[in-house]
Amino acid sequence: MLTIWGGATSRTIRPHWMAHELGLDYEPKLIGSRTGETQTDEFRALNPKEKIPVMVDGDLVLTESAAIVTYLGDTYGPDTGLVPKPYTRERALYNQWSSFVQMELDAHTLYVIRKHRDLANLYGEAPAAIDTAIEGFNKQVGVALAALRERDHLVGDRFTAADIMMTSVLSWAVAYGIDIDPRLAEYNAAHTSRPAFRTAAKLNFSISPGA
Ligand SMILES: N[C@@H](CCC(=O)N[C@@H](CS)C(=O)NCC(=O)O)C(=O)O
Repeated sequence: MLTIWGGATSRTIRPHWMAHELGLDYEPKLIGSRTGETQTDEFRALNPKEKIPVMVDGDLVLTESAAIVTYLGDTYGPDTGLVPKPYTRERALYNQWSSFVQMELDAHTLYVIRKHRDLANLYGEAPAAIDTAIEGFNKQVGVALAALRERDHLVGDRFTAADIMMTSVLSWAVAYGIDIDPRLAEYNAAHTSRPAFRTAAKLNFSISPGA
């Protein structure tokens, strides 16, 4: 049985959305971050990082949202095109966009805002870090904007999990009050209107975020 742990965040929506794109029968375990639910012995045994999302498929345990969506596509939808086939140019571009989202639009920017604004009680106030994170996000997202001016998807001419990754951070930025270019808003609206997103979002956001 496939299980996906975690809910309520922009990282956890990624595997739930992918599972719904693939029409997978799986068990969602909707635990939240910083609720104490990632610190149980059962959960720590799966992920000593104490972070969500986590996927369990038989005896395989995977952490890291991008790795999980890629595994799901490779394993359960190799002919769907949701994850381009290995050893192709499309896969190289898919990897590039996926890494770009994780590093430039998530870890180095939006997550810095989260740490020093929403979670300032844990990580400290750092207004200058927030300002440079917003600046950095706006600069880096411009690269995605340039790529999406003339097309609807990041890789080739079809929807892939790279678009799941990108949409998750654009929605996150909007939720943080960052203005995104109308073209990116249009791209985001197109992808968040997909039935798989709607069902996954309803599930993912059915629990409240942790503190
Ligand atoms: N790079 C990881 C980030 C995972 C992550 O930081 N998850 C957050 C929720 S969005 C979490 O579990 N935080 C709990 C904590 O830091 O204690 C991924 O993309 O899966």
